[in-house]
Amino acid sequence: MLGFDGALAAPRSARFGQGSGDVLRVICWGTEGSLADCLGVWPDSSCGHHKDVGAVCYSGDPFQVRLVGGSNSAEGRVEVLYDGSWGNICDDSWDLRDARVVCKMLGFDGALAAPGSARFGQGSGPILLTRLACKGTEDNLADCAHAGIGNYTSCGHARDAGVICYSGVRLVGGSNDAEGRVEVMHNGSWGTICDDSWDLRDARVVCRMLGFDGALDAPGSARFGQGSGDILLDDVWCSGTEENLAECPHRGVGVHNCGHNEDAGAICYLGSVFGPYSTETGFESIYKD
Ligand SMILES: [Ca+2]
Ligand SMILES: [Ca+2]
Ligand SMILES: [Ca+2]
Ligand SMILES: [Ca+2]
Repeated sequence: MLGFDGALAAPRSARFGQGSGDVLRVICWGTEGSLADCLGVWPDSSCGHHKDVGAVCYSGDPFQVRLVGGSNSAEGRVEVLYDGSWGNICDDSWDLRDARVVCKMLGFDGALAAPGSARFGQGSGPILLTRLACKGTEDNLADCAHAGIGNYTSCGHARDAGVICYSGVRLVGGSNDAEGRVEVMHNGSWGTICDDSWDLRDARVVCRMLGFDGALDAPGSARFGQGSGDILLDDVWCSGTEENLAECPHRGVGVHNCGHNEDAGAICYLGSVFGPYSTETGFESIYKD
């Protein structure tokens, strides 16, 4: 709103000096373009100027993240660099959408899991963030709603948040990053999947590997264009509960009777189809299923 990329903290108690005029009480989701779009903005005479709310603004990417304590580079306890020191995240409200933002910041394709309870050991720095409420599409954790930067000693390092990231599957050719032709990595090259037996259960596994909550559609016939690599999988037969496409039965890697005009796609969604992030398409899927 002020030309910065977001707010890092909302300090109270007039940290930036007392203003004059009406004191406003504001309730926002944090994604609004303007204060006028917030749920509620009204004058509050019970709140003196000593409680004026401020905002610490940033430009660019304020948070660096790293993963510590995992058995490989794609997993670990999430550590966040802020103000010169590495801190941790409390697992309160920590979920796949938050993990997905961390994984994408680190160059992975998505998140497989968002373990809490210090699965990857306890950190020793400040507990900087809690109640992360990412939508999953943000480029940086600082763009997500959260409780404000602090040292949440009441949470404790026993609740340090972690992630398990994934690379090796991607969506190509869609109009946004939640849809596209499904491509998988094999021996260092990207290849495609044939649409024979391709359905919502298979697409769901792909979507969940990428950190989405599920699949709205499993289009075939190269809806998102034809790929050019090898056709790696054919007759994919997922039950829909697998964590990884590699666990689903298929003909064998590279074994197929297909052309690229049969390339399989996926359309994924984030959030419950009944919840506050629902889209029109999301509601349609209730009737489709
Ligand atoms: Ca969350
Ligand atoms: Ca076919
Ligand atoms: Ca086939
Ligand atoms: Ca199938």
